[in-house]
Amino acid sequence: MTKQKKAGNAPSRELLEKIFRTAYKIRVFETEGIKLYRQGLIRGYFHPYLGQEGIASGACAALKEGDYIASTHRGHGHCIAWGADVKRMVAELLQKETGYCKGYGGSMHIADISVGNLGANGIVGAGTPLGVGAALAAQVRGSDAVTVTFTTDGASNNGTFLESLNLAAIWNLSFILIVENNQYAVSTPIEEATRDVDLYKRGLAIGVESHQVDGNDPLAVHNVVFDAAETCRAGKGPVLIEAKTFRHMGHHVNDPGKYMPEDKLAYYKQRDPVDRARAALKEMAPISDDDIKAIEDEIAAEMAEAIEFSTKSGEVSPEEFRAFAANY
Ligand SMILES: Cc1ncc(C[n+]2csc(CCOP(=O)(O)OP(=O)(O)O)c2C)c(N)n1
Ligand SMILES: [Mg+2]
Repeated sequence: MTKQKKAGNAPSRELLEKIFRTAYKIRVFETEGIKLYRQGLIRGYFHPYLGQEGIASGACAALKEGDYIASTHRGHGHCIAWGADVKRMVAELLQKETGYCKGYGGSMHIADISVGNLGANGIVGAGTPLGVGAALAAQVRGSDAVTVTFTTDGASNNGTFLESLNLAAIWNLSFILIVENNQYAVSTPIEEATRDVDLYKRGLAIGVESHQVDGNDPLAVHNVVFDAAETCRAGKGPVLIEAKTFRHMGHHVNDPGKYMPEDKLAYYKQRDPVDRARAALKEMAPISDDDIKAIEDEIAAEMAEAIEFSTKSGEVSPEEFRAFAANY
């Protein structure tokens, strides 16, 4: 994966393009996915990552092959940023046999252990102990792999948050915990869930290197995660990163999100992470508007192909599911 040292040198064109492509692909995936949901083609919940694309795209571009990620219930963006095949992702959403989990998992359980994607998770906070386990295993194996768990403001008040981070600290694990603080847990604003809304301080309290970053600035996220990974590979982990952000809509597709203050939503939409990734690419790299348009068209075509592929794929039958489940 693309690595780019923060100190001293400007980000490369390769890195800027990679981050923009990823952020844009997530935007298109979620936008088209919502349309499929509204057509009644997706069963269960669908939690859009719209507005938070800067975090997954910036963070994953700072990691390398052999590292691990663990995700949340809002996990499509992390999978895409980790290089997932959108055909198999759409197929999973549509519960088709060609999906990542043969259609048995759906939106909240897309995983690909073969490339170190430990998966999305329907249990708030569950990715944190999973990530610490992967980081401990890497340490036991003598590997320099770093594990990143993406978690949430809601999960920061879950017991596993402190327990996991503290274990990672006393064992010096190569573990990065990224709290995507979108300032809501379903409809509960963070101000009603904690007295101190700056969640990175939770790590300082237990002696963990901790940072706060603008989650809508993909390059800033990249830089802080890149440095955190270096810290971990030097045996000085873990690191806690709080990325402040805001979702563009309600908690899930059918939540109108009326409780989200309009002025706050407008403030964050003006700082749209996809627009910022595009602007950074245009400002810092020699690229024409036509070339940007070509990238966007390519991604739109990839998504259209994924939808066609998935729609034509076979459904999982109940008999097959029973046979599959019998092995577990
Ligand atoms: C252990 C657990 N408790 C409760 C729930 C129900 N639930 C689903 S999402 C959610 C909160 C989501 O807020 P946050 O954790 O901040 O993540 P976000 O949706 O903002 O990304 C809750 C309480 C759950 N899935 N798991
Ligand atoms: Mg939240």
